[in-house]
Amino acid sequence: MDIVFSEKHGLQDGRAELVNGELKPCFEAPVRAEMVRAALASHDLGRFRDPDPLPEGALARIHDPAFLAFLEGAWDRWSAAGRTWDALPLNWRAKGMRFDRAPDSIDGQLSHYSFDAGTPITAGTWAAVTSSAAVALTGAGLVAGGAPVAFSLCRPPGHHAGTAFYGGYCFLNNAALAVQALRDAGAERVALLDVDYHHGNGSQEIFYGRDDVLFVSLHGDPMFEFPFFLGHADETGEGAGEGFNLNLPLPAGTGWPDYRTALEHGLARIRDFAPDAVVVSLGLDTFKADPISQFKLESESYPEMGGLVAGLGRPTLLVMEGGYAVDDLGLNTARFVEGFRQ
Ligand code: SP5
Ligand code: ZN
Repeated sequence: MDIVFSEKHGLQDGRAELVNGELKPCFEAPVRAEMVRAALASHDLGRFRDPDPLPEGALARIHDPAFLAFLEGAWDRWSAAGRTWDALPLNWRAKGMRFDRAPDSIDGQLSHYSFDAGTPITAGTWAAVTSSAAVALTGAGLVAGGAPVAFSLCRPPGHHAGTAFYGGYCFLNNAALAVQALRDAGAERVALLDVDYHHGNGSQEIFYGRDDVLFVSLHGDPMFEFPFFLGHADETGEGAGEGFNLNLPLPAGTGWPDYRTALEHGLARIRDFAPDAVVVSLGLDTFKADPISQFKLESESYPEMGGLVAGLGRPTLLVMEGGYAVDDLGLNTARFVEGFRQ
């Protein structure tokens, strides 16, 4: 199995996020990817390779050009305004305010394009997120070229980022870019299975009106968990996409037996869809010791989870998303991949 990885992930190293009313060190930190890299290497799970350069126009297959221009220039505008800490938004719209006009100022645009105060833009953000996107697209190319499975060790993660918004530690939607690249390479139907603990609201938004991409997500119920405003079971797709979005929200405290039942339900829907390729948004924040999550999966759950997903028997790209229990993140990721290889 090829493992695509870039050292440039380390250029995203935010100083703080707003959590529980305090500015705290970012949970989404460079050590995460280093732990995964070390564990995949020590378990001898594949060959590491660098990403290919980003093809011209690849990001605009998913993201709004004005949003991309904003992300690329945001740090320079923020620092030109004399700010020395990372760029964070301070306010958002509520119902009754306008969504149809972007403000001119950097502060107004941070608010316009984001949905949380946990996702700092730094001097290195653009370089890191474009490299993470390249890691995903290179993995998609390997799967499109006939690899049965490949691992894109993306960081920063991507599944909370939408057509024209960032948040939830995500800026560009790596998994969605990979899905689109597989479609563009000839796959007629692609399934996107999201097992990150949080609902993949960006991925859902991107594919909500489409019947060529089936989105299936297992996650903490948005009634109690971030991102709060998407991820309910009654969101089933719209227009041509009706029936091609399956949300499986689960309660706090969910352990492996109930998780497995929901996963088997999601996998049955994917089998029925008969995809030419599968992309997995692989978050390991379902682990019992995750510091920001409330599921109770054990390390021993991950080989079985990987085995169940592998049982789809389709060409599959694994795309790294969340997971914040850094001492166990590498091992849990390796265990998922081991199960996948059996
Ligand atoms: C990719 C990904 O996993 N993004 C997750 C973003 C979650 N950000 C919100 C974190 C809020 C944590 N609240 C619980 C605090 C427990 N001390
Ligand atoms: Zn997550």
